[in-house]
Amino acid sequence: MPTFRNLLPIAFLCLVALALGSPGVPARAENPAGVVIKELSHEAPVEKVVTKDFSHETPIEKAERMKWFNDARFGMFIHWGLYAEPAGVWEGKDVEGIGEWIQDKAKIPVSEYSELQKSFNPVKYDADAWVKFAKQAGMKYIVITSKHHDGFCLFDSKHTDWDIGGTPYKKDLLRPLAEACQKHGIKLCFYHSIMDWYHPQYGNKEEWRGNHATEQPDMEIYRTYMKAQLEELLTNYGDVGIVWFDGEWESSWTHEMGVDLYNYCRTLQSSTIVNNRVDKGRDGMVGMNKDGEFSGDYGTPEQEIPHTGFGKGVYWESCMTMNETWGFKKKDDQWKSSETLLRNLIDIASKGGNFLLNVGPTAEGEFPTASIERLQMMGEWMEVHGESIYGTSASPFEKVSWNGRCTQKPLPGGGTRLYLHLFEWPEKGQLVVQRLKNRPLRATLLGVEEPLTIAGKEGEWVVELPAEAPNAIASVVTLDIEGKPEM
Ligand code: JFZ
Repeated sequence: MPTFRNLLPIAFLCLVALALGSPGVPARAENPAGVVIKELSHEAPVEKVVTKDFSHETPIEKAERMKWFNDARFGMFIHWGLYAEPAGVWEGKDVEGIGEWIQDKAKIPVSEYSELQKSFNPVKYDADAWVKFAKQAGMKYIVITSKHHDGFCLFDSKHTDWDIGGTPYKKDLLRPLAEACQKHGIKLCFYHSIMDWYHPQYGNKEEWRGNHATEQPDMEIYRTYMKAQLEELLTNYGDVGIVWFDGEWESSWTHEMGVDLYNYCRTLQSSTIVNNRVDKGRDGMVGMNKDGEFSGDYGTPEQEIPHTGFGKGVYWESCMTMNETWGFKKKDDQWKSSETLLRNLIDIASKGGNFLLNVGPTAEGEFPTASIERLQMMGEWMEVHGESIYGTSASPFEKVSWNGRCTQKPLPGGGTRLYLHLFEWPEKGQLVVQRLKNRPLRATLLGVEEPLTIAGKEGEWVVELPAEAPNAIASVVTLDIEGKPEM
């Protein structure tokens, strides 16, 4: 017969266990909308990761870690999620603004938005085909939304049911993408939103969302949840090239949290690159950091290209849409021309940055035809002219004396190859290169083998061109010079 006396130690142990919480077992919370969410307590398993300090990296160490990124110059952004289902239309009405913000723009409560999960079934999704589109376009990396602001996860997370596992499709969408990237030599990267419109403990509250279980959200619980998911992303999909944070601007996210999250990601994968939206340094759409000490490895201009580069050791990437939305919108037909997109890439490379160009797949899992056409056209150009983009650095000219741009690359043996991008074919077939002191040794047109005749004098070299431009959007003259360019 158990007596009160011999049950006492057991009762005591139970009390201790209760007080400590039960590590590893997610609690369940029901928010007022009736949406069931697993919540991680402060004592979640993620706490076992002892975050190291990565703030003492030297510029040389950083340059080594950034090398693949800096050489790549061109990547694909993919915004994909439940918002591809309404695709810009809610209850028969067109909703203004970018497609992935529909929940916010149309003030859709979480209880209604979450219905989309029941019908999300991208049966046409072919990860291998997606990666091939990127590769054939000449892109070297893919940044896909593991989670956007709506909180929905494209991977099958242990820590929430608000993910692909809870859709009719069920299967993790990131795993086949990781495999295809591995197979085709493309770096896989994750966009992960800090702002979360779904999690009941995310710090900034909007009453109309109806997702908060309590009056006072607990950002510490939310951070534990986010870190547990990042542990999944940085453990289960091989090497992750970049963790691309976003939604850092709200008041509940602080500089200290940003520093901690940066260090946390690099603790899990020390060579990974983390963008500057992890911290509070970003200066609006310009995307570069304000003065001060902030975490993050590179700047993220959005929908714009800086007027000039930023010099050695400052890394950046302009992200841009092909039409006007990131997430698929069926009625957005404001497509930029292939010419504009290619010249953007060249412009960005001439300033020493990267171009992250977006595709918003449909809810069925397909790239829009207009996107595919643009990717193919860019790929055709890159096939012939890629060496003028990959591994190059910014133009040595403050201003070029032709309508176009310039990039450069060191030649083995000490010289430099200048790549002169011509947006317009010079009159009389003569390209005049002003301000350059170094005597050119050799000039060619990419894709055309014969050397071109060089005349002129120091500060005003003249390259004799054939009558017709080999490429209507941008022809590239290579100009090999001795030593480093001097102006
Ligand atoms: C953000 C996201 O909100 C958007 O959905 C998309 O993912 C894009 C790449 O990044 O867009 C922003 C971010 C910040 C501002 C505006 C749009 N801002 O600071 O004004």
